[in-house]
Amino acid sequence: MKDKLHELGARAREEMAEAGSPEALDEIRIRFLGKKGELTRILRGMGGLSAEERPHVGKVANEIRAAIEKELTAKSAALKKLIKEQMLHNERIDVTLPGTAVWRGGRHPLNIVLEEIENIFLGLGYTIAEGPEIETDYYNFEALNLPKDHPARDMQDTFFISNEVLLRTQTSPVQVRTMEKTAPGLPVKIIAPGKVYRRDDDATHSPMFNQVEGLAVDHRITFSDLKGTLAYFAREMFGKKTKTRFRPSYFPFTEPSAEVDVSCVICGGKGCRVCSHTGWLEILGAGMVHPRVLEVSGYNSEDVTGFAFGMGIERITMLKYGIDDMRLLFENDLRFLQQF
Ligand code: 2NM
Repeated sequence: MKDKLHELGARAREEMAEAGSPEALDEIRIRFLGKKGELTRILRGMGGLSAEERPHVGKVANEIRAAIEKELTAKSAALKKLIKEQMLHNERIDVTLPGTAVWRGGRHPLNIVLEEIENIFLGLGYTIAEGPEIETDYYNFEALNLPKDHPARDMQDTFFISNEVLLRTQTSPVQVRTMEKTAPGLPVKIIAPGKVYRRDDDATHSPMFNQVEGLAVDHRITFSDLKGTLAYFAREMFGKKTKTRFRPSYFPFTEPSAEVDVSCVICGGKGCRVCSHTGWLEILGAGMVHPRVLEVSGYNSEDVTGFAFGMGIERITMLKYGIDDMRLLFENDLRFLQQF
């Protein structure tokens, strides 16, 4: 029986020496020392021993059990230490390596230009007004003195949602709403930036585009105020040497009305392909607010006047950056957008 016990101890030692993981050691512990393990099975035969032999065999059995347990504990600690060292080695990171670059977005050219325009007018004491893109026929047309038979009211040119509801074709309804809220208070000095919608789609027209309209209403506002304001705007926007030219025009909501040109930003006025060899580029529409528009908005046109103007952000952006196709501004092609 002692021989069996020593043999068991020797086998356990051999197996422990070869064990490569804490799990393997656990398995050895159960197989040799567990309740149904080999040691227990040998000790069950102790009943057949003499009273003299029994304590000796018991002592040997306890010594072997203790030796195996001691070795298991030592081996387990050594294994865990080794595994931890391997982990520390394998998962080591070099904190001096360059990191993975984070993709940073850029600003859209339309927003760059819009913000420039806003800053110029904020500097002149204007505030920024906003309003709904889905408008009523009243604010988009009726209040702006657009007669019932005006071509802009045609289904061909406007996105109608119903008879009375449509996508605004300009941001002027915002001007009317602001005047309504302010009247008879004065002054009104606002710019209204935002998206507008027209049934148009080619290299220079998009069914959705961005506009900024401006409005100044007060006692004794004159056409010279309009000229001075827009000439200043053009110099700030396109450079100190920029000249402005006003040509007579027609808008239902202004009288008199003008189209405003700036000296060509590309050739400086000498004439080039961009300005069709005229030296001038059209960038704005403007005029003195029609008395009927002032009246429906709540002002007495006998003692209040105003000027208004409107420009397309896409067109100004295209001129400023030399972009020849408006669709580039809406395609979200990173090769294009990363150039700004
Ligand atoms: C333009 C051209 C001329 C304009 C007029 C008004 C309002 F509401 F005061 F009547 N807002 N904007 C206006 C005038 C817009 O865009 C080319």
